[in-house]
Amino acid sequence: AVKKPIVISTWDSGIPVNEAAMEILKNPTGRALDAVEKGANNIEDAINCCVGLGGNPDREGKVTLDACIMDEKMNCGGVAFMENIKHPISVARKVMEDTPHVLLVGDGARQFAIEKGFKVEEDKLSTDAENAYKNWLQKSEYKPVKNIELEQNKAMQKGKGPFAPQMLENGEFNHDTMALLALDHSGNLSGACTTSGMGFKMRGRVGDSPIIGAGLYVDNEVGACTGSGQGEEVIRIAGAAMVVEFMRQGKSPEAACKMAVERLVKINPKKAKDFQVGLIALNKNGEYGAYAVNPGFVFTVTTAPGNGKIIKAKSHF
Ligand code: SD4
Repeated sequence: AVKKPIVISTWDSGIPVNEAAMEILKNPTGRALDAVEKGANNIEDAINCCVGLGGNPDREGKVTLDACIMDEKMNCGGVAFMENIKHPISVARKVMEDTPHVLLVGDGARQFAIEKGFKVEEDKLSTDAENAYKNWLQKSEYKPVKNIELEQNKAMQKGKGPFAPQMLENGEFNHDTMALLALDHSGNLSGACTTSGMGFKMRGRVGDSPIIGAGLYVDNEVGACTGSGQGEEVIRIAGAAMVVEFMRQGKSPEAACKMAVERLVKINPKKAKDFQVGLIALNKNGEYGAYAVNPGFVFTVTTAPGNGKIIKAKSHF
């Protein structure tokens, strides 16, 4: 029997996100698309390191947002490198529904959002984000990219970098890119992904999170995949699309995520020790799974109001 409705999301910060999505999904006519948008909105409203206007800024101190959304009919939309708009996922949905395009970026995305009635707002850097940015500035300002990577890797290991949440040693996890997948009562799948991206990124840098096929993919015949982590690595293998294709070949969601992770690690196993990618997948039957490059990735599964549970993903290393 198909297990539905269900919503799964990246990280333990998925608990309130899934809860917001479940408000929609618990209704027999609730649509997965509305559920994932509402879930993403929930965390875009909160101040945290990695989603929305309170997220870690780029290396010029500005928060730039990436998001995308995909429904059960292969409709999709995204925004990238967008500033000053609180709900990038809702702008992504407008791109999907009200334009002939899939992806709008930068000023164009913001201009479109304003036309659609979204309010222009200032960045809301948390003290943590501001301190993290100040620390980063001291060491890494405008060094060549390789050095920046090194700094980031060192910071990651200390649990202080842009991808710190996966690396904390005390077993606690924080917020990070929010990506979620839902299956509704009608058996339809949708997904959403929203982020402020890698902290202290170069200005103009876009990660996997707004890229359909990399950060998110939904095929209503098969299943859906999304994820979190070092976006460049996910783009390189067209991660989310790859996982969906493995599921089409009959792999379970976890096996499919694992195969994509192995593909990633194989490119450069030594380098892979120093970055995190965590993938989550949900198939048409409501079966779910996840897999990560390094330990520390968790995801949240909710099948009814209030029953969200946090699951530790297996990892390559
Ligand atoms: C990015 N994938 O911008 C995002 C960041 C992320 O956990 O997921 N962090 O590359």
